[in-house]
Amino acid sequence: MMAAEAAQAGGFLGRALSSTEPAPALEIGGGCGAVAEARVLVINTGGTIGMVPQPEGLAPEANMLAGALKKIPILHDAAYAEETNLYSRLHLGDDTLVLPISRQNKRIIYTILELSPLLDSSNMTPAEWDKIGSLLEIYYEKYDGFVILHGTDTMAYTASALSFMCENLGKTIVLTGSQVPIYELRNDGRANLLGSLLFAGQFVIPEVCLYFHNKLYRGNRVTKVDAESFNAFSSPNLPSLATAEVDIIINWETVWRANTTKKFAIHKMNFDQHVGLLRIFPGITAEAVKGFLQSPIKGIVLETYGSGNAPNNCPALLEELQKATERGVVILNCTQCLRGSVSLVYETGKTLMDAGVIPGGDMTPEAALTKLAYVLSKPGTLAEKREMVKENLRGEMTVVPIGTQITLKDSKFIQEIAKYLFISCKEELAAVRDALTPPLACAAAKNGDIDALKALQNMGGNLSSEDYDGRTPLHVASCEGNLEIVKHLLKSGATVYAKDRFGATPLLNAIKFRHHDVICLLRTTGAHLSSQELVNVGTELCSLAFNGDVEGLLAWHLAGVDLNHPGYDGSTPYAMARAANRMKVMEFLCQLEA
Ligand code: ASN
Repeated sequence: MMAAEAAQAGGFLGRALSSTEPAPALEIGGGCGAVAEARVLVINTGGTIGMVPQPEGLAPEANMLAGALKKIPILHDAAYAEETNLYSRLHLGDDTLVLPISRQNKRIIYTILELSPLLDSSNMTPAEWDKIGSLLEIYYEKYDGFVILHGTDTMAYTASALSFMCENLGKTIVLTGSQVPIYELRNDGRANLLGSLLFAGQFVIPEVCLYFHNKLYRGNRVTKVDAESFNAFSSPNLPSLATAEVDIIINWETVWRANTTKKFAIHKMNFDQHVGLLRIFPGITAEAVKGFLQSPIKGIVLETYGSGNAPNNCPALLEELQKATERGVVILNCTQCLRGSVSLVYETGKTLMDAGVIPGGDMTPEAALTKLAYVLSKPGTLAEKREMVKENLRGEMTVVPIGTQITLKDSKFIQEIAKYLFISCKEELAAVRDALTPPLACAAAKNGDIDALKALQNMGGNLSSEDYDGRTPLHVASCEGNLEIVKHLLKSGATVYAKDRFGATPLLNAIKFRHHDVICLLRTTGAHLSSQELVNVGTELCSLAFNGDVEGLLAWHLAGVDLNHPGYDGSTPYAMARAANRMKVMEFLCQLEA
């Protein structure tokens, strides 16, 4: 089944999964004892990480990675797989491995899907971005997170493109690779793969990220800066999202969230290839610019000097730019500098804006190019597209807030507490805020107090943070059935995939309390039950049917669960309803079948 589905993504599948293998994460009975198991899909596209020496130089080798990783104890715990009957329990094939237990007490089970042919990333094109996007779409609900193995040369382009293509993303996607093949004695591939798996399997960081050399970056903020160092990437205008050193530290305030109640979708770009990068250089001629801007070009990223400057003493050149913008070519101004932003400090920068060139802020050229292609492939008028290019779509640029910013110093509540505790420095205040946000936000969600939630947000409190039981305000609001609060939390970036210490998601909470409208909203936002939550679903359904609980059954149905699941003894909910003479339940179940 998986092979067939992946084939829809464009015949890009290697040997990864056999056609008889079921979609594992939807299997009932996935959990094992007290250890939470997470499922990660690794999409191997190629790159140095899996290369071997060939007569002409390093090249990717197919059908080798999973077998080799199985021999590396930090990347595969064979004893656990055997003791827990992992392969037969979850119906897994040869390309699935399991990590040793993590410090967070999690087992990450990862399946490697190998693409065919594997590519040096220099050979990748937008067609491959669309194929990766298709696979993410097909397997999105079946895995907790995703790792994409990729060559480093064009990884920043793919990460940027995927960040735009993944609309309303709610799960962690991590691109990684290495500078030295994983098969060599000294290599960076093992650590990069391990770190990426730990992030994708254990944390909901709903972004397209790039993990390299102990750092997790926002994918559309990075650029490759070193061809020889293990520290190959830099995110010049945004600090890393997380670091994995002695401890894993996540900078939650920096994490970008979709802030939406819409479901995840991949926007297939059928990538608009009529975009390009034009780097200004001293002496560039108007003719060269004119040639570059000829039809069918629809959009270009103009790489300018410093803070967005180009010569303003060459009217012919400016005229070509102006004529192009008037013809409808979208021109985005980005700096050639590694760090910094396009601004209107200089007259030479202002002249470009007057010619219709759009300032691109502090976007990397990789992000700017893929953003242009994305926006140009969306429906809409030219004016709408020009506006969309200026918007911060996925955290790819820094937006300077208009008006006064609320700071911790403005927060009376935190200040009062700070006074009480005799603390004053910014770091200590932030620590107090972070410690207090989870219980306060959960209490506000319980009481339906939207103003309190807004106040916590204004203080910089993260409304997705978990309390000591791993419960988030969205869990609480879903139990309470307060639709307004649920909506507000989702629009503030709360994740529907948060699991509390018992493995329950907000969706399961809403089902338990039969809040049908909340269930529907969570489902619209992409919520689904995990394999752990489905372990005893058949027995639960039978019990509801036996007790004549139509409302309870409806809740499970709205959550997307098939009401024919048999209970522990093999009898179906319908049979149980008949045995207890529950006519309403029988009618309800028959209606669903009709
Ligand atoms: N040429 C390789 C690639 O991009 C470089 C690497 O992965 N380190 O596929």
